[in-house]
Amino acid sequence: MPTALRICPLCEATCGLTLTLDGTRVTGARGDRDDVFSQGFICPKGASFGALDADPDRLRTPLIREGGAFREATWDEAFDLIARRVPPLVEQYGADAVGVVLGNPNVHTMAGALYPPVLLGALRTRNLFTASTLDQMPKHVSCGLMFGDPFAVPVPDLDTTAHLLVIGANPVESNGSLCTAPDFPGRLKALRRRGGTLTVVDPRRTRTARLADRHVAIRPGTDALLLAALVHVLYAEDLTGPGVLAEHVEGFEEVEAAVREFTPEAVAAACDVDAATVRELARELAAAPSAAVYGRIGGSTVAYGTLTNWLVDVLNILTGNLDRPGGALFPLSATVPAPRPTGPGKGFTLGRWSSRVSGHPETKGELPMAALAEEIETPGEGRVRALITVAANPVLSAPDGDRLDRALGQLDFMVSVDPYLGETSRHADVVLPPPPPSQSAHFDFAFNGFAVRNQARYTPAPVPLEPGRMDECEIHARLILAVTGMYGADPGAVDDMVIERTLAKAVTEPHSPAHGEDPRAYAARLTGRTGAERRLDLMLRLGPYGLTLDRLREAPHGIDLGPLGSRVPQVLKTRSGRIELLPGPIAADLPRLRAALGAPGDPLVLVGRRHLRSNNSWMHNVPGLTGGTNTCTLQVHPDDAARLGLTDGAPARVKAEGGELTVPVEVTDTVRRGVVSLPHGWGHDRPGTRMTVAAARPGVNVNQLLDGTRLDPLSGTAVLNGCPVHVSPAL
Ligand SMILES: Nc1nc2c(c(=O)[nH]1)N[C@H]1C(S)=C(S)[C@@H](COP(=O)(O)OP(=O)(O)OC[C@H]3O[C@@H](n4cnc5c(=O)[nH]c(N)nc54)[C@H](O)[C@@H]3O)O[C@H]1N2
Ligand SMILES: Nc1nc2c(c(=O)[nH]1)N[C@H]1C(S)=C(S)[C@@H](COP(=O)(O)OP(=O)(O)OC[C@H]3O[C@@H](n4cnc5c(=O)[nH]c(N)nc54)[C@H](O)[C@@H]3O)O[C@H]1N2
Ligand code: SF4
Ligand SMILES: [Mo]
Repeated sequence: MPTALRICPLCEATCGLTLTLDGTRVTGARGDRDDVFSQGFICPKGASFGALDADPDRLRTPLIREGGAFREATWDEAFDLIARRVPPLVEQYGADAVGVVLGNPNVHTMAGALYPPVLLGALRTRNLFTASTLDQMPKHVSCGLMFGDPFAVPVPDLDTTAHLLVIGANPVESNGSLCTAPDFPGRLKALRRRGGTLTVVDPRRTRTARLADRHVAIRPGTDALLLAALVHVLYAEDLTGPGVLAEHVEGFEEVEAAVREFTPEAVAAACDVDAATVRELARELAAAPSAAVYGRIGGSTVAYGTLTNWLVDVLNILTGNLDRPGGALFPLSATVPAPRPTGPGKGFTLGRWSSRVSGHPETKGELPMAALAEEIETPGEGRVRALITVAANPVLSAPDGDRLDRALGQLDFMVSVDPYLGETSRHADVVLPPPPPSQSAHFDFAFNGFAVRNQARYTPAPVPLEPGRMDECEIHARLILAVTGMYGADPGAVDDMVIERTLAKAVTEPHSPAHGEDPRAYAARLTGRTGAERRLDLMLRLGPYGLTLDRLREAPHGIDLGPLGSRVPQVLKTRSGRIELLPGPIAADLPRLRAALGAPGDPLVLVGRRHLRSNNSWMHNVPGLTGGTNTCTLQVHPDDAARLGLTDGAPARVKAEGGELTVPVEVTDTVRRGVVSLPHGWGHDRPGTRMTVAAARPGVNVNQLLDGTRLDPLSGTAVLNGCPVHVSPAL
């Protein structure tokens, strides 16, 4: 059987897969043992690549809504309609009338990395909403403020660290996030084998917690208190040791003063972690030969998300572990521009504008996804009248899906780039379906920047485009032309324009490999059969390793670029040119955390969870990945079940600020007392979708319990964990 390589796009681990092919059909997938990064690892999702790829519910042609129903359309018809409808709306109501929603799979496609910035640059709308404000925006904000660059995100040096403190992440099931590491479970086991220690802070005894030396079952939403107390202990017991980093950091004394009240005794009740344990955690962290603190969703989509993410790196810095091997290091991917000289930068600014209805400050050019519905519903200037969603399903992934569902129905026009007719795309006037992943090339622009080892891999499309299909890069390029009034131009013009602009700048920059070159001659040297490939080639050439597309193609299993190294101070772009340990906006948010010290916790709160064989809202349509433990149940501790009169398997009614739902109970002591857990991405029972397998086992939409008013104020990120709920038996 012929085989072909394809980087797996189904999670952040970016494993290299070997696909077996029968003609153009993918009949199997195994880990590519020669992959320089993943070395043969594969998980059940990757193994289902063929089934997911061949899902009969995937759309094969564009759809156009006519008289309330969809009809299949040609690509020309679809883009014609977009070109007729969108530019007049912009003309009449201004740029902000077109909203853009970018969802998670954009970070798993080449198209999603290369074209949305061009689309946004051309539209000039301020109404941009992305999955980041349901996810990692607090990390971008804390890193932006501390290091001056929201993309300067340190990742734990998994393979050499002696001590890993995990806050609200479950990489054994998620396979890791903002820490790209194929075979995360294996790497955690290796840490234990080499004598290192693993501590997991999570209200659930997850599969990751079960691998740990110590599991701290914290009360949800209180990690910022716990971490502030760890910082307090480091200062109080004279355990800080920033080492060589010290000369690049300002604000040590300010942080000491800022955490003075957060003693272990003061946080113990709120966190439900005794003071002695808090002290031990701090001492272990300080004493470890090397250590890394790493936090994800459970420390991000919470009320103090930015403070938690800030404290994670404060701990890494105070213990001397930031930017040193074995600690937390800044990756250097092959497609970022070659490093500029060290020195002060422009810094990172929040709130350059605000959302129209609720006045939420922008973060990184985005408005909170939780504010999308009101921006569509509320009349007035700047109202979102047309929406372009790309790889996004906010009806299920954002708070209060019912409200958003109604709001989407009020739009004048909507376009969705999506392979499925799902809960969100069913509202579109035009659906543009990308081909399945076997027909797309892949280079991981996003996750190489968060990888535990620097490397570069490129996999061309394993099978040719099916007749009638359009590559997702071309879909994006044509969409850009259609919405900006340049309809009819060759889609390659979009890539040529980007190449031209990039080179015009690069040739003037002394640190750029293209400095002083003739831009036209340079552009003429680029290889690649498509605009996307030529852009990849350009980025590689302008990058820190001087790679080219040809060199990548000669190394189908990838090029290893070595372990992560130290990058401070070059990586810093703050105005001071130093690490700012206590940035102003963080200091201004601390009184809110102090107020939490004395506040009584809610008696019952909700947290989420992820299942290994699932992925957010769109992977419930493959029979082989459904069932077993991958079900939408409400996990309840036995003591809470007894207290509330709940029975395993029987339905419970869950009520919260945003609404209520009925869901089967799963009694398990893997959740702590006072906490219930529901996974997200379910609720496939809305009419008009075309996802047959998912609709047969719809589950409930956990986000219907939220009304979208709870946000982490610094980042605009929705609070999805630690929300108060009431649970009772459903009669
Ligand atoms: N309660 C709760 N809610 C959550 C979370 C949680 O933990 N708890 N997690 C949040 C997080 S971290 C995230 S990232 C978001 C994710 O939420 P979204 O950003 O909405 O992403 P998905 O749910 O993955 O849906 C992605 C859409 O992209 C489509 N798609 C799949 N592959 C492709 C492709 O190759 N190209 C294109 N164009 N489209 C594609 C799918 O059909 C689907 O419609 O959910 C968030 N919501
Ligand atoms: N199988 C699978 N893999 C995935 C995904 C998926 O849906 N399924 N989604 C992908 C995406 S988009 C992302 S962003 C990543 C997320 O990657 P992770 O963050 O590793 O995944 P989660 O399972 O959401 O882990 C969050 C953990 O935080 C815990 N938690 C909840 N609230 C709190 C709290 O207040 N404090 C603490 N300390 N812990 C808390 C939860 O119990 C949960 O175990 O996973 C990615 N990979
Ligand atoms: S761990 Fe992630 S990248 Fe690797 S095979 Fe599984 S889904 Fe794909
Ligand atoms: Mo995510």
